[in-house]
Amino acid sequence: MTVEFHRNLVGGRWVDGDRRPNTNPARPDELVSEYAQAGRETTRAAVEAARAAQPAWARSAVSERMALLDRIGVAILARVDELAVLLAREEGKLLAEARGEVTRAGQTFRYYAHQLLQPAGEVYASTRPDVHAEVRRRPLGVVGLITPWNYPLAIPAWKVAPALAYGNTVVLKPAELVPASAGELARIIVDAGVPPGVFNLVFGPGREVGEELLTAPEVDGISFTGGSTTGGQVARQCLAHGNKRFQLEMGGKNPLVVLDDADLDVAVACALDGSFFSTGQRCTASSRLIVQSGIHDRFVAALAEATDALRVGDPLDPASQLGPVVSPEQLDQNLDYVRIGVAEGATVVAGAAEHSRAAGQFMRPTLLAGAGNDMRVAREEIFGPVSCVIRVDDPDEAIAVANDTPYGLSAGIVTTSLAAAERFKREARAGLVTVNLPTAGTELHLPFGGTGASNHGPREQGGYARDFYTVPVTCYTGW
Ligand code: TXE
Repeated sequence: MTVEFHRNLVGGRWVDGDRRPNTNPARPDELVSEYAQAGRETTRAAVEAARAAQPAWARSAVSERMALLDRIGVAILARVDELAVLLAREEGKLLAEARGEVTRAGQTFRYYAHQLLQPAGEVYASTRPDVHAEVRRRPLGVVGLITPWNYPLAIPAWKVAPALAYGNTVVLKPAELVPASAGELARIIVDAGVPPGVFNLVFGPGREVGEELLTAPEVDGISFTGGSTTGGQVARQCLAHGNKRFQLEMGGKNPLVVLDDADLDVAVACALDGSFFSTGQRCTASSRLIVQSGIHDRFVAALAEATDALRVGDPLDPASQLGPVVSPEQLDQNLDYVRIGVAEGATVVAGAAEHSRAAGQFMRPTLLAGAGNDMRVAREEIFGPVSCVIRVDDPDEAIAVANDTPYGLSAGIVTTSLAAAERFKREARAGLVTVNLPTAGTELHLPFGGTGASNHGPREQGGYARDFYTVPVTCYTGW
C-alpha cells in the first residue's frame, strides 16, 4: 500500500513541516501515512488566511455555499469503501463501523447544504408604530475546530460543514493520532473548489498548534471535542484571549439502568453495544450499568457470557467484533482502571484481569461486577472496553445513582414500563436519553450534547448547530 504524505493547508497552499509517522493500532509497526507537523508559524499563517478570506465568504451567495457542501458530501460518499479502510487502519475501529462513519460524514455535508434553505431569521411585531423588527444571523467569523481521535471523520465533518454553511472560515486541528482522515477530507474540500483561505488544516500537538488557535486574536470562536480536563484549559484560554465564543463537547460516565421488568435479551444487547462496541472509545459509551436486584444475577451472568464471546481482532477482518485500543497510553490507562476497580473491591466477571503483552494493543472487553458508585471506576471516564455493574434496590435508587455523576452526556434505561420510561426521560440529568436502546448511537439531524462536565455551550449537529456558528443580530428599522 502506498504511504501518503499529508501536508498542512494554509490559504489554499499545501505547506510542509516536520515529517511524522501515523501508525496502525492493530499492527503498531505498520505505517498508515505520514503528516507534516505545523509549528506556531504555520498555524498563525492559517489563522491569517482564514481572517483574510472571511468577509468574501460571508458575502458569498447561498447557492455557492450549498453547491460546495453538496460536492464535498457527494465526493465523500463516492469513496466510502476506500476512506473506511484508511479510517479503520489509523483509528482501529471495525471496517463496518468505519463505513458507517464515512457515510455519516458525507451525509452531514449534504444535510448542511440543504439547511441553508431553512428560514434565515425571524420577523417580530414591533411595539412601536412604523418600526420593523427582525432577528438576522451573521456568521461568527473565523472558527478554530479542535477534534479528538475517536471519530476521525465524523466529528470534523459535523463541525466543518455547519461552519462553512453559515459563512465562517475554518482552521481545523485534528488529533495527532488520526491525521490521514483529516488530510483526505482537506483534499476533498480543495478538489470541490473551496476558495483559498476558507478552509485551512494544521496538524500538530494541542499544546502548541491548539493553543495558538486559542490565543490568536483573529479567531472568533473555538469548537472543541475531547477530554474534560483539556476542555477546561480551552475554556480558560478562550476567556483570557479576547473572550472568544467556545463550545465544548467532553467526556461522559453514562449510566444504563436495567429495571426488574426489563426484557433480559434487550438489556444484554444494549449493555454489550453501549459498553464495548467501538472498543468502548465513545463519549456516549455505557460505563455504569445500574441494575435492579431482581434481575441483577441473571443479567450479570448473561452479559458476562456475551462479553466473553466477543471476538477481538483486526478491524479489517470481517469476523472481528472489537478492534484494538487506539494507543499504548490508552491501553495502560484502561488496564490501570481494571486494577484500581479490583483494588476498590469490584470483581472481574468477564475479560482478563491480567493482560498479555503478546496481545499487543488488543484488550479483552472487561466487565467489573460489585462496583459502588463512589469507586473511581464508576466516577472517572475510562474511554476503553471496561464497564462496571452497580446493584440497586429500586427505581428511585436507580435514578439517584444514574444522576450522581459530574458528567451528563447520555443516559439509558431498559424497561417494559411506559411509566418508568417517561419518568426517566423527565428526571435523567443528561443531554441524550435512550429507552430500550444503547446509550450510544445518534442521528445527524438531531441535537447532540450534554450537561454538567460533559458540555459547555450550544448543541452540535442538526439545526441547533447554527446557534454556535452564527451571531443573532436584532434589527429595528423605522420609516
Ligand atoms: O484528548 P484531548 P485525547 C478523553 C478520553 C481520553 C482522553 C485523552 O478520556 O482518554 O480524553 O484523549 C487537542 N489546547 N476523550 O488525548 O487531550 C488535542 O491535540 C488546545 C474523550 O485525544 O482532550 C486533540 O486535537 N488543544 C473524548 C484534542 O484537543 C489541545 C474524545 C482532544 O485532545 C490542548 C477523545 C490544549 N492545551 C478523548 N491539549 C470524547 N468524550 O468525545 C490537547 N488539545
